[in-house]
Amino acid sequence: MAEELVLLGLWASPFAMRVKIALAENGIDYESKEQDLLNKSPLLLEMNPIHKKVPVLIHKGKPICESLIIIEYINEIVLNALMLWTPKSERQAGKGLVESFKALEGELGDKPYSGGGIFGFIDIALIPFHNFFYAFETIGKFSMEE
Ligand SMILES: N[C@@H](CCC(=O)N[C@@H](CS)C(=O)NCC(=O)O)C(=O)O
Repeated sequence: MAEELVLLGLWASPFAMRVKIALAENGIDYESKEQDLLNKSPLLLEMNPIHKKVPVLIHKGKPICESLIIIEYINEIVLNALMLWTPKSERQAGKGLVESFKALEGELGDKPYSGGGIFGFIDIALIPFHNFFYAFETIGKFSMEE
């Protein structure tokens, strides 16, 4: 995964630190490329040509800018889902995906919605991903229900 994920950051940047925390919390390997903001690298200028700021997360060559958006991207089940299709990390990814769903289920408990009785933000964010369950089960060879 490390070769697929590169973080353009800076040790002193609290915005880059947000991303480093999210990556660490999710156990995701990445290559860190520290930037000199007084002498911006061609890579930073190419990946964030408008704002020219760190952090930038580069996933398979494509940049994601803005720390909070990067964190959303990292936290999306999609990252686990993408990893599921990567043969090298297949076993690890399947485990990560199942762990994510276990954590979500643990939070939900017996409540009908994530906010208790109120349908809200997290429910809207997650429900459309149920469309992927069949593919997860078929490719990952496990049962979502289990
Ligand atoms: N809203 C951005 C802020 C990023 C930001 O301000 N980064 C600073 C470093 S802490 C930067 O790259 N500054 C370079 C510049 O302004 O030229 C985010 O959340 O990612």
